Amino acid sequence: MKKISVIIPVKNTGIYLKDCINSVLEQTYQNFEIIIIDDDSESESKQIIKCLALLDERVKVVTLEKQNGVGFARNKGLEQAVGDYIYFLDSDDYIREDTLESLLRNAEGFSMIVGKTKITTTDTISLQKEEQNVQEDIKVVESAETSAEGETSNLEEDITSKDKTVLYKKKRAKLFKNRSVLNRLISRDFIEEHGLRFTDQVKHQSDLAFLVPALVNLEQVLLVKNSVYYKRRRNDPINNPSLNQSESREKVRDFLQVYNTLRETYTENTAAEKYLDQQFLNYYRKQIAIFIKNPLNIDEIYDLLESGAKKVDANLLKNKSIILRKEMKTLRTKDLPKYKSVIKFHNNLRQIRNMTKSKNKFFLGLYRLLFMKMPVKDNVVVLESFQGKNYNDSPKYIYEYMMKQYPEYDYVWSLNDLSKVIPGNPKKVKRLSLRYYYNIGRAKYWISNARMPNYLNKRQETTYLQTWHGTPLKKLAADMGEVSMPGTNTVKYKRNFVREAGKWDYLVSPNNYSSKIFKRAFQFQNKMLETGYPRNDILSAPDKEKLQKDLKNQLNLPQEKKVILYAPTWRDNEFFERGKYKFNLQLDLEQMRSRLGDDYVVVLRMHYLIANQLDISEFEGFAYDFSKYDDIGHLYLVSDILVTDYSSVFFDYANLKRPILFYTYDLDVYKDTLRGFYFDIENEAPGPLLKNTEQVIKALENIDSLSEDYAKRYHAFYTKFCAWDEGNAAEKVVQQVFNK
Ligand code: C2G
Repeated sequence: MKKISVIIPVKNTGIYLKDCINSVLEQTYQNFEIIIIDDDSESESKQIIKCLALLDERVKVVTLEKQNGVGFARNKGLEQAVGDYIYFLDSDDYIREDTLESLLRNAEGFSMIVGKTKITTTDTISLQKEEQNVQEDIKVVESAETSAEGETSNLEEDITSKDKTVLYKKKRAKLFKNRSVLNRLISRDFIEEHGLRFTDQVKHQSDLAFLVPALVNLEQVLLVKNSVYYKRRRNDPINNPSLNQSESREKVRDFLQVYNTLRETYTENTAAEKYLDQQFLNYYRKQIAIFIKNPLNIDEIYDLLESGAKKVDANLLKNKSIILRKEMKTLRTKDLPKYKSVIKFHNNLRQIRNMTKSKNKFFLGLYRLLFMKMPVKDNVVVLESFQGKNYNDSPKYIYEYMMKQYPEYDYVWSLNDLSKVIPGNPKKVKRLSLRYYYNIGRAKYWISNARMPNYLNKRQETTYLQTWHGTPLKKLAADMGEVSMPGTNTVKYKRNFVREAGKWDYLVSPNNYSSKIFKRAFQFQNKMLETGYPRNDILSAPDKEKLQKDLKNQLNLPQEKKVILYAPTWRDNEFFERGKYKFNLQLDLEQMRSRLGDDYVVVLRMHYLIANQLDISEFEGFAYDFSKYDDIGHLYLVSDILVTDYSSVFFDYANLKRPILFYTYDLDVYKDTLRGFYFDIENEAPGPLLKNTEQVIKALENIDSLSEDYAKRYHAFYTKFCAWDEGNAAEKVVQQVFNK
């Protein structure tokens, strides 16, 4: 019975390793050895490796004293292997239970058999659940990976056997397009006969050194379509990136280095040359072309790139696009300034071509090619709150302070609805309109409380003040586990976030706790303004009581009744579409009215991302919907008690030292599955956690004694989170950003 050596290099992937090893131990084919090469992992992963090694005597561990990279580790594995076949598996991936068996069943007469790779996205797996996720992904994945579809000559599909197999002879290079040794069963005799080894000179692309001589010495390769390898798309590109998630500059450099070395080694072999050149051109088109969009990057790789381009067989260029041909031709002439100008010209061409695709792309093109290049206007300040939805939050309070103190600036508000009334007569521009792009492109100052569009490059002269919009309770950006919002995925979301935060010159922090979280979760490295929140200045206003009365009148709330404000947050996984979330009111208003209606009214305030309208028409005079009202600060002021859940509103509301109740009917799901919290809500919340309307009503009926019970906790909470809000945060922020 043939033995398979499964070689698994490990570098700090402890959390995934159990899934990986178990998937091998549970194979239907059991004659294997597992060789783990620990590439100097941190202690947590080392511990997990140790435990797994105790599980089964077929698990062997080789520990490297210093990190040497995946190529070196796999070579070490090859040295130890005694099996008839070698199978490379990565420690964050796993295989289906019949993968080894189905490959081996077809191995007779082949030195290499290849399976299929499917991408999975889930962080921690239950294999069965994973299978469902994967199904949805198959289409995308199959087009991205080595696939036999569409090819007819030189291969036969054998659909009569138990396995779906395709034989590749002349076109076998197709099965090497992914430049990866994963999910290949390879005869060890073949490996040793041809001295196949990985290069240990680079971190990425070390597989190529192994694959090229393999390709050259193979006459045929069999694809077994039902031998499945699950490749995990890791979700922490910021703190624990996979190799593929490394910085482009490292990846590009390594690719060019490996290509150049191999291309110099295999000068007399047409199959190797052709394969390598095709890889070079593909890589250039898909990765390098993007990397060098920033002209500074060209200098960094120019020598390697030029040396590579010179090696490419000119015949291969014949049927390539005119753009690629021109760039290669210029590279081969060794004229750097000319190459740079060709790249610039091509980038502009692409941009112009892109501009024809939609109105927004047209405006964006003008922004990049024209407005950003016009002189910056030193006195223009563009402001935006919640992506143009509102006139509120810290941008409003900074603006109202500035327009009085510094009328010499030109203020531009970016809004979705231009009919919004804003004091002081600022310019109003519709968000994402031509006027918006023009003003954004020329303004010296941007002030926003949320992310701006990711595609909006910021010119160097512009100062971007990000106020953010709340003390974090729910995990943010790089600290999040899995992102379950529509229209994005975890990796994209985290990357875009960190990219956006890289544009912020200043970030307002409401308290010391937030400063620490913002630095890590946003990877923020510029100037933190530890001033407290401008939006909370109003909560320390000296004429607060009068303000409360006036606002109650303005909002048509009965003066004689106390006000309960219910302000919950949104749920990532309950949505209609991107940016439009659902909310299901779980408060029994009927009950509340009958038990509390003599003394109280309820103000309902949904989060700005909630798209559905509440129907509370039958509770007129008792329940009021202020979801569309801009300034929640006004609602804080008119209310006597706050009911909320996992929204950051309670950090602000505590400034008023009024009672807070937490209606956390879905705490377990929200905390553990959806987001994860920074804050120990069970032990630190300045009020009780309640599960149903009955508990909410009881708490309201006993609010005085409850407040006494929570007085100590409330005080500790206030000291920790509200200490910086002294009523003059707008002034402090403006002093620092505008040097006033
Ligand atoms: N908000 C509101 N009405 C609500 C909930 C929130 O007006 N019913 C406003 C408050 O100003 C709050 C802000 O929106 O502080 C952010 O709301 P959160 O519920 O905390 O949720 P989110 O928008 O996800 O921001 O660091 C903060 C986090 O990013 C949370």
